[in-house]
Amino acid sequence: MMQAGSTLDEFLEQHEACDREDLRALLADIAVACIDLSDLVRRGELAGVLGAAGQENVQGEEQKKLDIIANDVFIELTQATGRVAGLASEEMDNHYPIPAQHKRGRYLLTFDPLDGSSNIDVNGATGTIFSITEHAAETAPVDDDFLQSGRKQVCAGYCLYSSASMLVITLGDGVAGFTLDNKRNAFVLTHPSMSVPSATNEFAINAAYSEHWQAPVKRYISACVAGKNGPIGKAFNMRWAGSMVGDIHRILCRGGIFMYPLDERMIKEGKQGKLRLLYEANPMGMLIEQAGGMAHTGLVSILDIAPDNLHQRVPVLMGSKEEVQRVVEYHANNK
Ligand code: P6P
Repeated sequence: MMQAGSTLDEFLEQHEACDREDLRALLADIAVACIDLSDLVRRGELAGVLGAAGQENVQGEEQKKLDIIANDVFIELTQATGRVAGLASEEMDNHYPIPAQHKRGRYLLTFDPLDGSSNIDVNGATGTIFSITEHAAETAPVDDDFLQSGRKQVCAGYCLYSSASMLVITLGDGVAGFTLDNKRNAFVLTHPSMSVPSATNEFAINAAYSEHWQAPVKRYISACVAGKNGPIGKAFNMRWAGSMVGDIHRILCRGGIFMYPLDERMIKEGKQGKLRLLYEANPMGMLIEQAGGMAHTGLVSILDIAPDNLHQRVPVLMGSKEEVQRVVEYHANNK
């Protein structure tokens, strides 16, 4: 295992799962994009990047200026490198084809350029989430080529923009965390092997929607708040960052269960959840599983889902195995 203190480049050079120069180079490109975004987030109003963009994305969500800027940064830093065959993101209806003047590479990069952007104007945690899969064909990809199950990811990661900016990645053999050294303008390995404790007493859910929850979720949260005298027999704490990156990072550091379940409100709207499979649930699910946790919808493992569209939504339960397993059992008993 690499010692803390190595830079991301040194880590990738020596990481056997990263035996492809083009994958190492793509991760270096992603790191540069995250450093640029970290600087913009950190400067906030001074950089003139706060506030609404005055338009909606394909999800019908109000876009922040920084959502669009972040998406453009990723496109600009990756489209001409010859490492990617195509890009897809939360902010684009369809995939972004690599312009004809640039050589295509073998990787498909799917990303949420600025997760938790509703936090940006109040200086809360935000992040970038990314997922890398392969495009086997020589021909240019189409949208359907991005529809690969989470098990096909060759790399997944996020960059958290918070007190420190941290890049956390997995290449399929563990999870490594890098802290941005602003003096060196480089990510430095600080968390060589992140793991999720199997037990926890901390849950993350937006409790404002409790009236809409289905029976298994209502049963679980009631059991948590019942504390020592409840069916789980221990007192619980609650956290909700409003940014999946912020919540999942906390869980990778100290355990917990993150929940964005399907609820009756979504069912009425014909939705399968809030969070998106390809650029939120899959990359975070790979990180959580690689760190020894569990990533589930309540009915199936997230990484086993065969995607049916770029912006497919899924229910999300992920984190400490014991608690996720408990919620899965409540779903199996459907009560
Ligand atoms: P709510 C951010 O918009 C996001 O996609 C996730 O990062 C976050 O966990 C969730 O939605 C927050 O949703 O309904 O609490 O605002």
